[in-house]
Amino acid sequence: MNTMRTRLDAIGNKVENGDRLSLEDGLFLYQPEVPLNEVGRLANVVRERINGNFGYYNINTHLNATNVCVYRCTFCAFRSDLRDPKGYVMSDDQILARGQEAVDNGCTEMHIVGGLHHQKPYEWYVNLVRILHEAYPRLHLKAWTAVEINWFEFLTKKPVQAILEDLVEAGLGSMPGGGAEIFHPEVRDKLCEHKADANKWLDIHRTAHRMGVRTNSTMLYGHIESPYHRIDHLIRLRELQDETGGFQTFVPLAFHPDNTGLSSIQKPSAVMDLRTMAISRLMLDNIPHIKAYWIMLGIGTAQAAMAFGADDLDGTVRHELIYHDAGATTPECLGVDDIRRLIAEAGREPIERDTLYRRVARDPQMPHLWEVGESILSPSS
Ligand code: V47
Repeated sequence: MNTMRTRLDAIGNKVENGDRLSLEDGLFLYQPEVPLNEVGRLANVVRERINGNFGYYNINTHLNATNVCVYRCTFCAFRSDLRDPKGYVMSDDQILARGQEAVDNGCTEMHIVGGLHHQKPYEWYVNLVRILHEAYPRLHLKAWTAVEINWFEFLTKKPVQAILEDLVEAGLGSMPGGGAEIFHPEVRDKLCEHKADANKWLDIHRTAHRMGVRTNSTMLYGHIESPYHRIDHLIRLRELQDETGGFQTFVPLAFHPDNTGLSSIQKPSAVMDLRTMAISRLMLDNIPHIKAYWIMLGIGTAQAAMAFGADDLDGTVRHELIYHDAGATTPECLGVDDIRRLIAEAGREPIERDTLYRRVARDPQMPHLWEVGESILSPSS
């Protein structure tokens, strides 16, 4: 007990002094004997140092234009085979209708990811961004993960930078953080053997950051990985962030087992969710924001996460499929009043942000009209 107290106090001193935590510190904090409230208290110190008392959210929607995918990731319930009746591909008109719906609902962001369709050419993916951007130029398109960019490399044989240049020219605003899963090959090879490996994923984000394209980062936890694999993952992200400063946020993604190839695994408990949130905040001392993605955590745990290192609930979210196909029981969408209430009840000041973490101001009489205000204070902005 005393040894544990001494170790925890030493980590507490590091946190108070702004010193970096080591791999061993991270592993120590994952031990169930280390009280969750102590880990949360330390994470809160970092959270408040970086983001004060603000609790961010945005008004956004999701677009998954196809679920047909060449890959067979064991954790995925969303994907479909080419000839499976479950498979779909949206038409340009359906995609544009989603853009119109987003704008009518005051969305500032569309989060666009999907399957890697066996028969769709590179131009289909670029064109999707282009038609949406031309029709709705103020809607920020956070589109295509590093895994999709890697697929475009395969399709075109072009370098990553040239692909990102095409996409930015078409209207891409930033990249989501999906596809990171767990970087360590002991786990990655079992989850998604043929997909972009850790170095590829990181290198694509490195290229994006060098071009001034901001990106997000994620970690899929609660399946076959150990605490070591999680801390290793966080350290790899931290190292890239030291180099580029281009990550805006980190999103720990709790595994949902239903309808997946790993359906015998129990989904992570709320305690594991909160511990992972807090340890992520502590390890990733250089990434400005930590997102409690309410869709996958559940509303209650996401709200509690605001005291365990998280500063952002993500968005109102419409049309989310990836988690709901895997058994998420959260609603399909939250109203702005609901999300603001959740943040306020957690004792934080609700702030609407855009994708690039700038404050959004709205006309209360006409809430679909909005302006971007000043940048929200963060270490790398
Ligand atoms: O890469 C897939 C994960 C990710 C399951 O950038 C699953 O702001 C749990 O990346 N159980 C896509 N997770 C979602 C994503 C994301 C979400 C919200 C915000 C942002 C952002 C990014 O979802 C995939 C994979 O890691 N995933 N299936 C599942 N059954």
